[in-house]
Amino acid sequence: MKTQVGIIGGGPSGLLLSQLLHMQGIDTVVLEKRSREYVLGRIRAGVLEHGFANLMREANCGVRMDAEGEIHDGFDIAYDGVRNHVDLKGLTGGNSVIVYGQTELTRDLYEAREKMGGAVIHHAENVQPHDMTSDSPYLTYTKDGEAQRIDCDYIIGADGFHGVSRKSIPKDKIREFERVYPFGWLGVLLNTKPVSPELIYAKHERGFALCSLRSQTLSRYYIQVPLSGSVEDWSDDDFWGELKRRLPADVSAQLETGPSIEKSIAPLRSFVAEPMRHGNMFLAGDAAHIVPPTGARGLNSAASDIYYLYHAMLDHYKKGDDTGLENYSQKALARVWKGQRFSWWMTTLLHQFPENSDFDNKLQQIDLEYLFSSESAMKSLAENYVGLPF
Ligand code: FAS
Ligand code: PHB
Repeated sequence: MKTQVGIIGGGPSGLLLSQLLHMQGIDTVVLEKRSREYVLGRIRAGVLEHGFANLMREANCGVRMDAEGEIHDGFDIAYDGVRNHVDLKGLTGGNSVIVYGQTELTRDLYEAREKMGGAVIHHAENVQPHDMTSDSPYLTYTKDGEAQRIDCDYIIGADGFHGVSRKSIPKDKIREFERVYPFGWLGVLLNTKPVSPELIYAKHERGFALCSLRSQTLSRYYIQVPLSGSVEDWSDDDFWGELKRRLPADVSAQLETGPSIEKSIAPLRSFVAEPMRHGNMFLAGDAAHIVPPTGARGLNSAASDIYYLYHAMLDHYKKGDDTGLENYSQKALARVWKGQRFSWWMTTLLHQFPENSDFDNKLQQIDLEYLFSSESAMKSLAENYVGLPF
């Protein structure tokens, strides 16, 4: 088989790029190792920047997002038992975020690919990129036990943190930066009315907590937990008891609990691989970078990678101009690192760090008090949360 752009990974990054390029007549094939149902079964991101939302609309995938997603003009940060509002719209001159689950937007992308007859191959096993530094790179994989090959002009590694693309780059050609946090997030999803119409991030001496949602009938809650435990250690009642202890009393009093329909622990890490290119293979999304979800940057960091790659491929195929491809890694990393900084800052601000000294904990408290005493500090928080320009 031959295609112009061979994409490894059928998550949001790979599907969105495939859809955008196909709409411009550029041929792509997506190789996804899992089934569509498995991919859609993952409960992940919930908050979309306006940049991501605009890309979804440009990809003809924004109708359900605009109909069912919720525009949020702000959120709260609670500490010392008090909620403090962050007026995103007021602080950014009118920008907001959309609350719309990654599961739903991935469903929209799959449906759009199907409608256009896009080539998305599931259960593609043993995917391997080859000859990435040549002018004729190719992909091999097995499907139903049959060995397959796809010759490409370019390969996109959109296969997430545990994918094969980044790991196929020779160690002396890639540099990795990483910080692993000494805790994780235990998240639950349940069919109840969310305790608050907007998100509440809570700092508490027992640990961080987050009240989020997917709709007005689907709630999403998280608490910081030690990495030593496992999700089996937490009954629903244990979870509710701990969440209530970490939230302001007025919020806990209104919390509607119920049986969780999903419960999982996500480890937290900051990670960046440089450069995001090896020959004619380009890395995008979680394949190249990971952030702790505290700043809701994870999926949104992938958006700018896809935006830059989309326009670079357009310039190559439509104008014969390779400037975008040459500049991709440097341009993508510039915004990725700003997202890393913000996610690290929000995580450091709101979580309990077992190894913190009294001085560290005092600084954390002062950082929060300074934040809510300074409009400049609040504007900085808000402009990062709604998404820095592409
Ligand atoms: P993805 O990992 O989503 O997709 C990669 C795809 O490649 C997967 O479908 C995988 O099956 C496939 N793949 C992997 N290896 C392959 C191979 N060898 N061959 C073929 N296919 C292969 N972000 C937020 O903003 N907020 C959150 O709350 C949040 N929570 C998260 C919780 C968890 C547990 C995880 C892991 C991530 C979370 N994220 C969150 C970040 C997440 O949303 C990612 O940013 C987003 O999934 C990135 O999308 P992709 O780059 O497409 O990577
Ligand atoms: C979520 O709803 O899953 C969510 C929202 C905001 C975050 C992280 C996760 O910062």
